[in-house]
Amino acid sequence: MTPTITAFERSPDRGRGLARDMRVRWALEEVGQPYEVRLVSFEAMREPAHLKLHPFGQIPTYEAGDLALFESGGIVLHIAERHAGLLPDDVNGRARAITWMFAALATMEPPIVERGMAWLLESDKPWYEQRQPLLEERVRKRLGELSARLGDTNWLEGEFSAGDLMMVSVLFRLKGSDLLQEYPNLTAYVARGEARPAYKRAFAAQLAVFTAASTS
Ligand code: GTB
Repeated sequence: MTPTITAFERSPDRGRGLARDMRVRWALEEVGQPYEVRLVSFEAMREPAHLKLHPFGQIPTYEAGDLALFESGGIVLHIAERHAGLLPDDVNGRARAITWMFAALATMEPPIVERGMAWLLESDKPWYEQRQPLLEERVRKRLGELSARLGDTNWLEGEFSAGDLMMVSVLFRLKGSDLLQEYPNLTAYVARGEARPAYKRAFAAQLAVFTAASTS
């Protein structure tokens, strides 16, 4: 059964990999599962039909048969559990990979998003200049800790896993920033993720939505 995911009809980043359908597309590409995409407008995300799928009125969602999911982490975990390629076969290895997914979403992503949102929504406010170093320090702390753990290995737990997929997806938000560049092993880690053929296919598919919309 071909699953259907939702994505922005018009993504504010112009399809450059930041919207969270990217991580779901990447997971589907890694496991070789074809998928369909339903594009939704910001208005449609607030309508009852979409709210039935996603209680918070966001993307991405995932539908396959009578299963409907929201939350990129839950969706990627579901894909990883049902297909080979994103989780190790042994129980402990699986648990460790899943733990890294949680670490990406619960420990790394919040300070990264907080810093980004402050820039987006508060950079004209009088307190922004004072608050910015604090937000950067929180991100730097986590990057330093992750960098120390990754060391000079390619992936977090031996082979590439859903944990790396999620961690690279989260760090991607800092791509090109001075903060990420302070950690050459993390910069290289993100680049390794982006170099994967499945990532490239997912990125191209997301970008194609924007390209199609701007030529129509
Ligand atoms: N925790 C949820 C998950 O992981 O699935 C968060 C989902 C989420 O934040 N969805 C966003 C959304 O639907 C899109 S990804 N927002 C619309 C709304 O809330 O009304 C976040 C995002 C969107 C766009 C950019 N960008 O263009 O730079 C970056 C990140």
